[in-house]
Amino acid sequence: DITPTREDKFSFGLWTVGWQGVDVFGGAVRPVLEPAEAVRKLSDLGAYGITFHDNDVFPFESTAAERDAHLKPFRAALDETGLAVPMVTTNLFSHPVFRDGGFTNNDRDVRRFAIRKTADQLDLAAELGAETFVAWGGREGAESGAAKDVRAALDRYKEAFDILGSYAIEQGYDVRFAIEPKPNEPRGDILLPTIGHALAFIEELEHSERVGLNPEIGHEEMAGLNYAHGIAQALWHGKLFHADLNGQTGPRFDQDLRFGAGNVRGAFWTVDVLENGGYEGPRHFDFKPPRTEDMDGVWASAEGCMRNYLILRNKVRAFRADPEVQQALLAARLDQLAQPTLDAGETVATLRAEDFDPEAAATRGMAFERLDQLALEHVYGTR
Ligand code: GLT
Ligand code: MN
Ligand code: MN
Ligand code: MN
Repeated sequence: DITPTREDKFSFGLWTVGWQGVDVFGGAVRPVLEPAEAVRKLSDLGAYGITFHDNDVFPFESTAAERDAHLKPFRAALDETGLAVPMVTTNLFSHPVFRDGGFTNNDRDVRRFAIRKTADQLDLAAELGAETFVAWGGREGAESGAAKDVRAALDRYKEAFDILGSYAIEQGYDVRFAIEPKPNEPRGDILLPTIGHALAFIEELEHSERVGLNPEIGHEEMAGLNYAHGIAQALWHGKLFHADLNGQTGPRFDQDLRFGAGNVRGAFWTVDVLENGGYEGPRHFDFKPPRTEDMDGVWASAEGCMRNYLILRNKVRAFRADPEVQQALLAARLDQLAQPTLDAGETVATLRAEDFDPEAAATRGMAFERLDQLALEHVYGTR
């Protein structure tokens, strides 16, 4: 069945279905979507959660009273529908004050403001029971060389996460931070451009156990990288805290297509890793319904994300359960890859004493093509 239910744990950013289509070449093509309406509509479609930036719900620099007034109908819709808020984040990129970023802005005053703005949103995250706090540093970066001292900027980036981590601990919040890498756009070069850069950075943090990743399909593919491999490595490090699912067609501008559009084969392996690799977080869609669409098209696009996920989940299950695939996996020696290279007690000396014939081993093919063809036949729907 490909009708989404709450058990499927699908969530959407409010800024996705709420995107009015403003891009660098043109203005809004769609009306403002009230947050409460987004909650009701997503709930009707079968989603379990909604996520948002502070300023998706209340305006920049709102007073406490203004903030509460904007949150009121949103909270009411959450209560009415039972939709969860599994993740929230801070907008540190839209207002002109963030022209050079937030946590790594050269201007110290702006950095201090960015930390304070994020702490305010952490309070709201705790209030709403969000377990993940995403940090997408889209404006943290540069277009030119001397303008950014990368090592100093990374010191400041670390400082911000250390301060916010300590703040969360002091307040007794059990929220975890998830850094979202992106190689470029809006900045020419963004800091922490890929999963790998971010993983290495996290290890330098004071509260590194509280900090993981929110990798986005399109962002890794913009860098020509394999998303399924990237999230598999993040899982291996225990760092896949959240995941932004969408579609992208190779290295070009950030397309944010609905999940399952763009690189279909990549989407299949992504679902395989998410379903079979121990990931338990939300299946979060971060897409932009194309500017061609009216609101009906927006909801069709949102529904498409979930349906495509379920279609691919069925295909992944069928692939893994297929006896011919299981044979092919053995022929490709996946069972051997799962086995330690040395047995207990063996040493390099054991290997030296071994009678191995490289010429004979070199004649053995790996049988990967047959295995991959079976996968493609599942994807294409002929098995
Ligand atoms: C923005 C960005 C996304 C991030 C969001 C979280 S905002 O739309 O393009 O990839 O996930 O800040
Ligand atoms: Mn994107
Ligand atoms: Mn985006
Ligand atoms: Mn994203």
